[in-house]
Amino acid sequence: MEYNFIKIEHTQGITILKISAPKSLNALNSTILKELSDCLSHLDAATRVLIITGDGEKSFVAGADISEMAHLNEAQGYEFGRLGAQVFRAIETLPIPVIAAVNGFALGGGCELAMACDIRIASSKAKFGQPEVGLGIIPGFSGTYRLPKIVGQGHAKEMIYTGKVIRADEALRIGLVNAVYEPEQLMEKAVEMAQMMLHNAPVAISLAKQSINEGYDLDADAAIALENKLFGKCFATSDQKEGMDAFLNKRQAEFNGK
Ligand code: CO8
Repeated sequence: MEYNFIKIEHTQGITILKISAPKSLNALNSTILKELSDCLSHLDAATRVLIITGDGEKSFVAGADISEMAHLNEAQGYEFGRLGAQVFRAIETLPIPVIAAVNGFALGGGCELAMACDIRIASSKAKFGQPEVGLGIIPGFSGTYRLPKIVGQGHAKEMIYTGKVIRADEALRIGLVNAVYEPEQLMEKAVEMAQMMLHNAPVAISLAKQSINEGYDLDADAAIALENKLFGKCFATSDQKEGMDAFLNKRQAEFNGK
């Protein structure tokens, strides 16, 4: 599929995906969501970490496309929400780490896109918000589900009921992002974090992600049992043999992802 609104770069195990719709500050319409969906299911096989960012200096993603949503009826609104939610769930469940490098506005669906990623880092110029109720809708790309998980119900409800836009330093304070950098450093820092991940065993990272994601919604006994099962699985990998042999022989491990 040819992409009109997505730019892709690959560098040594890292894929950088840029949402690029400059006329609308990278707002997500259904074409972009379909491109994203296709891109996720055809990621380069060598990709071990995905970084998602917005093209340009001003915006990560300024929300879902309001001009597309303006005339939807109930059934169409449901379908549009479902499309976005499916794409974001596909990001969340990718078997590799996904870093959101939030370079500017992350509003509505943009904040929700960032929250579907494993880790968010932000430019000092980034702004976050869920302004949907000001448009007569609620967050519809799973924001009511993910925001309270990330920042707790109090902060989530305050952001969603007031629709207020918060700066990167406030997002850091409430735990919505892990770190804030100067704009010109953001991508460098995202790549640096990805490179640290590349040194580690890919299957182990993937199983750790599965354990965290799936365990979070289970009760303690079920979550611990899940971790136990996935921990056991690690011992069926050659990466576990390699990692431990390398440690015992005081050499650098060379993982093959098997
Ligand atoms: N949708 C469509 N167009 C947009 C959007 C958007 N979300 N955001 C910006 N644009 C367009 C503007 O209309 C403008 O177009 P034009 O040049 O043709 O007038 C262009 O981008 C530049 O924007 P501004 O001139 O407004 O730029 P400013 O720097 O003055 O302001 C803001 C930047 C603050 C980001 C402002 O554009 C804004 O408030 N945008 C809307 C933000 C918003 O409310 N986002 C949430 C949208 S709702 C949502 O995401 C719901 C997700 C779940 C959907 C569920 C479906 C059922």
